[in-house]
Amino acid sequence: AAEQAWWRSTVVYQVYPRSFADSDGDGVGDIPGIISRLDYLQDLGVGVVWLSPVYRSPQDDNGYDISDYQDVDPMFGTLEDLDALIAGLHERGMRLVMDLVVNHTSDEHPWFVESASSRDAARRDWYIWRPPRPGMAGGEPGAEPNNWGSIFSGPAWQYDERTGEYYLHLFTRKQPDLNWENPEVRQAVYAMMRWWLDRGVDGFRMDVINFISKAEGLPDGEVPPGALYGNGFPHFGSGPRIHEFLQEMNREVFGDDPSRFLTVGEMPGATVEQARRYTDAERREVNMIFQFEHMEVDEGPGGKFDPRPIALSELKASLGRWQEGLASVGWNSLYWSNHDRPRAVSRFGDDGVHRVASAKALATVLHLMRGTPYVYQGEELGMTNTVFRDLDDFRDVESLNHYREAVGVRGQDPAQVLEALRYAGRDNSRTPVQWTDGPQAGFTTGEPWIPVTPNYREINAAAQVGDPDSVRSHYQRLIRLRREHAVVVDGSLRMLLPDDEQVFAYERTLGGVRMLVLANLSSASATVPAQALAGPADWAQAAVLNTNVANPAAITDAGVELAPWEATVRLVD
Ligand code: TEU
Repeated sequence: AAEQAWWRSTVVYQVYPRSFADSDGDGVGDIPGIISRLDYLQDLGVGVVWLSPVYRSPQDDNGYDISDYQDVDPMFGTLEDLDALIAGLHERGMRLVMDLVVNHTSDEHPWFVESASSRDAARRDWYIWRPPRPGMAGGEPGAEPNNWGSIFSGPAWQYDERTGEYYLHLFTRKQPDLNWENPEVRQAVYAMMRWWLDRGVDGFRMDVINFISKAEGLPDGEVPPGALYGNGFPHFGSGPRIHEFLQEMNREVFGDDPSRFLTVGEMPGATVEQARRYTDAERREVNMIFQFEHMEVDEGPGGKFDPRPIALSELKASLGRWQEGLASVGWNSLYWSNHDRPRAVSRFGDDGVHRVASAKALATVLHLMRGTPYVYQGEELGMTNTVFRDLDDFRDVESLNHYREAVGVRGQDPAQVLEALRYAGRDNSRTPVQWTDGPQAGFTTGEPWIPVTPNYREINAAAQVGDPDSVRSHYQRLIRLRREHAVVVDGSLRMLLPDDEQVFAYERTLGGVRMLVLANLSSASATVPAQALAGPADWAQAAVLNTNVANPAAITDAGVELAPWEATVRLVD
């Protein structure tokens, strides 16, 4: 059952295939490239690979626009390559989780091609088609069926001349939303999922799965001050039938024991109260969700491209709330980064002189909380954000669309918009994994689809494997700690020093075993007073992990002095 499920005690590694390893010199990573690095992943200690989409796709959104769910895009390899990847992982005692993108398909998927062919098409109702606003001509500005904005700029509706109606696309216009109200759509998705399970995959990461149920009538959203479009989120985020759909999917796909598989629902905007319902094992919906609250601590009123400084107390309060909310019901996922976010060390750490220490400190506080940790490729090397000289250096459709709208339509200052893209743009985490200090960081023998980050000579895997002081070795130790100490998996968690703006600290407890995690998440030294750590435990000896191996912090009756970005972990039993 869920209490003993394997996915509670493992660590997941996310592979973004186009940037992981290129085996054939075309500049795009591929499945044989991943296979060539399986020993590297096994040695790191991770138990699962989550593979971002490798399905057939026009690549408008780097594979999150799928035109065939049951084939591999030739750019990444073949189905046989994927079978070999599954076998290679299983031989090493590891598992594979596929990305499941079923809120939308590509507009080049045969389902959509047929749906768009005429108003009477057999699959017309598989997508969300609506006539123009009454009294208005299709295509005229403002004639969209409602006022929702697309998450990737512009309106959420695209007019189709041929049939005189609009279709809904919450993301790009090449990503039309499927109509989950139609039971045939749902059955087609479930059949596809069963096909993948039969092929041997061990679970799914479900892309924006809390967006699939839209409110009846698709009502207009409120227009925030200064915004161009209405906010549709209240009408599609955790919509009226979401729990019903997820439970149906469970019955139809996962059968008697859904805890055999890893299921993680990506759920932007989900609250901790909603997460309790989604992840309560009794309800059989998903095992865990990716929540976004801690990803929004640096967003201003204008969203991710309107950044503001991060307050550590706010970050801790958010993570603490989720730890508490899912303590007895449900389960957390733990992550600092993924392919949609800047590099963790550049965003939450200090990617200058304290890069190594801050990457280790961040990893420490994340991995020892309660939940399943996710490592995004290159994070284990302390890879940083990249350098963008000008707009030409960006590849991502979200960034390019945002620039066009912010500068072209809203008249914002181009230099300022570029600065925001440099800070928050998704391409920061999509540059090639830095394997060596050789040409193209050992990623490809050709020209990479996006330039390698210039610091690869210093930051690369070859330099870190086997070096006990490297960021990678620290990740290895953290992953091992989880395997060795049940308190990491099952212990309860109590946050300490909630208001401290430098120190992230908590205590884990399981029976008589207590673990103290103390980290200075700042570039100045920090003092922790003794009374903050008071309790029955004697933390002075008992160190199980230190980031300052040569000169670890001493816990005395006077308290602790932590060097910039120093972390220490103590265990008492
Ligand atoms: O992202 C979901 C999502 O809501 C994104 O808008 C996310 O908030 C954004 O990228 C942050 O800037 C998922 C995928 O992870 C992403 O790569 C896809 O582009 C998106 O869905 C559409 O499939």
